[in-house]
Amino acid sequence: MIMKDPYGYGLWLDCNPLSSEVQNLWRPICASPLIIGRSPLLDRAGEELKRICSGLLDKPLSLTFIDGGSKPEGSFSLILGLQKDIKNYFSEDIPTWAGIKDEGYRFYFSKKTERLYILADSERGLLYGVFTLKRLMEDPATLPVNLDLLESPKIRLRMLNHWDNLDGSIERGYAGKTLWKWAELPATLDIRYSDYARALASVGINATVINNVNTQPEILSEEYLKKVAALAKLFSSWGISTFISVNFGSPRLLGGLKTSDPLAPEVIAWWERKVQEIYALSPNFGGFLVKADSEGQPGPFAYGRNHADGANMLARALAPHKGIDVWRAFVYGHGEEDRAKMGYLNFKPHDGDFLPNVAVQVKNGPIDFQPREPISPIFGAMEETSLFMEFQIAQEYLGQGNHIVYLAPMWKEVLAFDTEQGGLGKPVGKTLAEPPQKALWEGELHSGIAAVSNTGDDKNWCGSRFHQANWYAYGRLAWDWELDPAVIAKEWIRGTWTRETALVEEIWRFMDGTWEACINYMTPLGLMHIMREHHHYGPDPAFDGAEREDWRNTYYHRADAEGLGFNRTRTGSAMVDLYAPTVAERFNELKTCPEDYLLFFHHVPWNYILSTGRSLRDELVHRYSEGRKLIEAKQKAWQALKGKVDNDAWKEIAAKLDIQVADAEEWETVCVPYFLAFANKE
Ligand code: GCW
Repeated sequence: MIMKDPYGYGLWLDCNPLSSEVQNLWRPICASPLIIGRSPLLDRAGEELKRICSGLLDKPLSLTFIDGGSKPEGSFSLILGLQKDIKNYFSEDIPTWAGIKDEGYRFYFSKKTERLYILADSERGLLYGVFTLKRLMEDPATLPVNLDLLESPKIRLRMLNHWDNLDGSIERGYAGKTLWKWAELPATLDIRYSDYARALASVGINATVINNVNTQPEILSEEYLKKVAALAKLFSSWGISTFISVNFGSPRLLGGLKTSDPLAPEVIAWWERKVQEIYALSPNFGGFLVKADSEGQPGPFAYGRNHADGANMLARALAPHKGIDVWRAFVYGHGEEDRAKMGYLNFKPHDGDFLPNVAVQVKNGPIDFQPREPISPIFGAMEETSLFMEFQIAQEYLGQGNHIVYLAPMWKEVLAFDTEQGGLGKPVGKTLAEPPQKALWEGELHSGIAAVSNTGDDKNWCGSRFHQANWYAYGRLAWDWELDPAVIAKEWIRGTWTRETALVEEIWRFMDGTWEACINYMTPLGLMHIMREHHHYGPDPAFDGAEREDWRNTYYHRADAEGLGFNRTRTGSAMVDLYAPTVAERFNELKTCPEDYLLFFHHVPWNYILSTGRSLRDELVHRYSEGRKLIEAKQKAWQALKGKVDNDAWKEIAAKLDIQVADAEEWETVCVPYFLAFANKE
């Protein structure tokens, strides 16, 4: 059966009917659901349960709700509720009561009564359980009668960051304008807000930052705070807390004060009042995200203060309301130092200085969201600070809305990378999930992960149906960083394209390797930042016209007659020594440095022989051509899918692949002769 979704609006959440065999398996279980408890969130969970079961089973379904106090009458096949409520009525049916952590859930099928229970200790857990039910129903490997499944998120705050401006544009947005209709808010709530929040909840994302980190102070005006409150209220009914990005200069720029010095009493008082105003309007407000002293954004430096002074001042204002202050580490300043060292040099000296409700949000990559970078050394260095990861779903440097690149393998590589902090066995994912033991409140520890969204008001949300896969995959990895990108992709395919096993595999084979292809046709072997200036689309390795050295592409690749790459070893910028000693040693030696990062850490002679037996010169030529060939092969693989999936959806992706193949050719045609001109001078 060909699954239909006009325009791709329904994301992975459309509920096209399952095959009749699978329907037969689930029908008795979904026949009469009971929801124990009433609240805005439980009502959502109920509505979703109804939508999912009615759609997948192609049969209208009615639900019974009871509030936690009353006794259920009648017989029920599926029971959804908090453990504390369910225990009262069905204790004999469930032999072991699990300690379900935080927002986790448990599925338990009682063979005795043939009932399926979805249990949790929090309402969010129940909502996530409902979306998990959809995934389970769509997976042919699920046998409902064997279900006893306990899952909980490894990371507490799983955030989306929007770079949406108040004028409706989106910085690095490739899917239209912002979803937020600021002019209509707070009076009118667009139907799409709820669909957006449902999509977030369906993958376990529980927080959103709705405006750009390059931010206008007006977001803190009374007028805008009311608009924010309207969104925050709706989002909280989906278990999502709302954050805003704030301009550190707001006391001066908006409040009319003479200063924004974080230690000035009037500034402290201004922020305290602002925060009170926000919480009076939005009781479930999450907190702030701040880009300070970075790329022209105001910050504490102007007043001779440091990042900890700035972050802690906001954190103190937020703490009485249990708000979180997320402070970005994307800074690089004008110094003489290697740009890749700047985040570390700015933040490591303040390890231990940040208050418990501050998190330092570190970008993926010491440079800037490149197709592949080694991890930021901050992850293996800060011991006393809660660190959040910042990924970018929007493909600023990876072909934007045009290139089909499945990003989960990149994120997985980064999350699984062992920082070797304090010896072996400290992957980045663990660093995020197990922050320093500073209790936040109610015994909660502070852990988080964020990603810059690729959404916009295009009908298909993300620029194409395939770009949706990265939104989905981010949410799933944020929930559990140990998940396999292939497993995630197949879940997404079954929610979006098809449930026929052979076809699921064929679509997965098409997606698999798109990231490696992109690295090879753009920036192989650890090259980076050679995209065109400002918009970052397409190749321009020769660009050296920017006023600042670290804005020139030649700064990053350092091609000359001897070789190629940035020497960050001990004979160069010594950036290697910001990693744990064992990692530093490996990166420092040409022989042991992973070839994926080779030109990031070393200036390599053109005739240096790589593990493939080819010289650097030849390997570079080979990689560009391999990247192009791989994407051409993907285009053929997509051709083979014609007629097997919905034709409109097929055409949408085919058109993107035409652009991608032409772009890969351009990368090869521009970069190969450019670099060879240096190599041939030898
Ligand atoms: O990658 C750069 C982008 C800027 C962005 C900045 C940041 C929001 O080109 O558009 O600004 O990073 O992350 O702050």
